Amino acid sequence: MEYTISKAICERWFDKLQANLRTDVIIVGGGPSGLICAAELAREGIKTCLIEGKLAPGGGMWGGAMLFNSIVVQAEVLPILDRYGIKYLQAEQGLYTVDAVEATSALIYQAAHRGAAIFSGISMEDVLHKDERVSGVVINWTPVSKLGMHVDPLSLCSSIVLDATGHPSEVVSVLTRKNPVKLNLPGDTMSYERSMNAEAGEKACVEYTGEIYPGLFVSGMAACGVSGSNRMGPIFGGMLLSGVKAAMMISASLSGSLK
Ligand code: 48H
Repeated sequence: MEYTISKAICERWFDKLQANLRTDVIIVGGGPSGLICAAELAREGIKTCLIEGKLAPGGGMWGGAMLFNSIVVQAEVLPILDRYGIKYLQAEQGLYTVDAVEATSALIYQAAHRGAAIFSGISMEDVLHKDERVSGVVINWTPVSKLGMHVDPLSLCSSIVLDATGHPSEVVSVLTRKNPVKLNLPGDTMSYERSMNAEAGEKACVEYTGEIYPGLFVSGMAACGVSGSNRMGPIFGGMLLSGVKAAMMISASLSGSLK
């Protein structure tokens, strides 16, 4: 029996990896914006692969604020919560509270159930950059990089890459550190995240969601950071709206490139 268990797991996992060596979209980061983007794209039948460096996807949403695991959202996000079967309670001033565990697990479940391939414990360490376009990511096991082991990586190819890595905006950081590129951002370059201002941060994270370099989109906290916008604290409506907007833009871009 032990042999069969091991064989079944190895076969399934390698089938999944091989099927995702070339995809339509690679999402780096399984926080709220990356997960909802994956769920929306997968629902449309777009071949989507999500790479999460940690063991469990969910990013910064599990912990709410200071480990008080409730999050806050604005009224405009309620239709999204309804679509994902996530309950909410009214607070004040058009704000609502949501159980962080229910919300995070619902997003993970929908992304996986709708067919996005989720790989955890694997980190993006570089991008594929050819003919002035990002065309995939370079990956390695997170423990390999954490232990500083000198092990060469593998590459995954895709038409589009989404940087959904949150505060560190790791995909944009590595692209700009290694290549002399001009980004579609104020000042043509990557900026840095500004201090807390909930209203401004929520607005900017949706506004700056989009394609900032051929083949490379940003969402969520990464969109805030690279555009020099404010952080917003434990309000997550902007993250969800940003992920949904990223999915719509990516889908439009893919259908445009098929014409
Ligand atoms: C693979 C990686 C890599 C890598 C990172 O931080 P996240 O939750 O991202 P968002 O943008 O969807 O949500 C941001 C939100 O959680 C938040 O932090 C808010 C609202 N902060 C406000 C404030 O004021 O502080 O998730 C990013 C995910 C994480 O799970 C990382 O482990 C993962 O990306 N990740 N995965 N390869 N190189 N880098």
